[in-house]
Amino acid sequence: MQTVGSGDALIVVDVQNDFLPGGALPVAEGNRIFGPLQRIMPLFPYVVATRDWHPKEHPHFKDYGGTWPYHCLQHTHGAGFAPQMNLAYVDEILSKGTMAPWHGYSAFENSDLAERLRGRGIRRIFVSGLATDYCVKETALASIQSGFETLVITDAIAPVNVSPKDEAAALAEMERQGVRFVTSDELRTAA
Ligand code: VGL
Repeated sequence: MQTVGSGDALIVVDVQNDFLPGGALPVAEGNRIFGPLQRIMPLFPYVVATRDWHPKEHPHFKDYGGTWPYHCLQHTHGAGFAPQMNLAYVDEILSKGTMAPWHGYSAFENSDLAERLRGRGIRRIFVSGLATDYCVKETALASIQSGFETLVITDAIAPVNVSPKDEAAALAEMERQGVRFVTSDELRTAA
């Protein structure tokens, strides 16, 4: 069991229409995260929801020399939060990937998030959302590097798996760098 308290924050990474089935860059099993997210979001005193928020002309995209098809373009439906996510529990929305050269894989990139969370007394960060092998991984690793104890909630994440081994490789890399893993049913509050 992990008791969630005042020193804990939850980051919900990129739960956006384009990363879910039917979207532009879908995570095949993306919908599996909603049950766990609905259970855990109310437990945390501070919840940050990140969103990819890209301009079209960005080196992230194939047409501009990058890797990816267009997704999460600013102000489009695809960039919107999935309707299954209850925004009432979100304290902060953090947009990332808004400007070259930053791709915005990590919630901490080109941002003062770490300092602000520390200022709130946050010492431990729990990471959930999409996708395991990109933005969840980079956010969890940056959280470790920023000095937070970091836990990934394994039933509240799902991978893109461009290659079928990407999920396992991402989990192994996170473990190697000190990320710990919990499931949503291991979390509770003290009260
Ligand atoms: C992501 C691939 C490309 C993610 C973002 O949110 O994990 N994956 N851009």
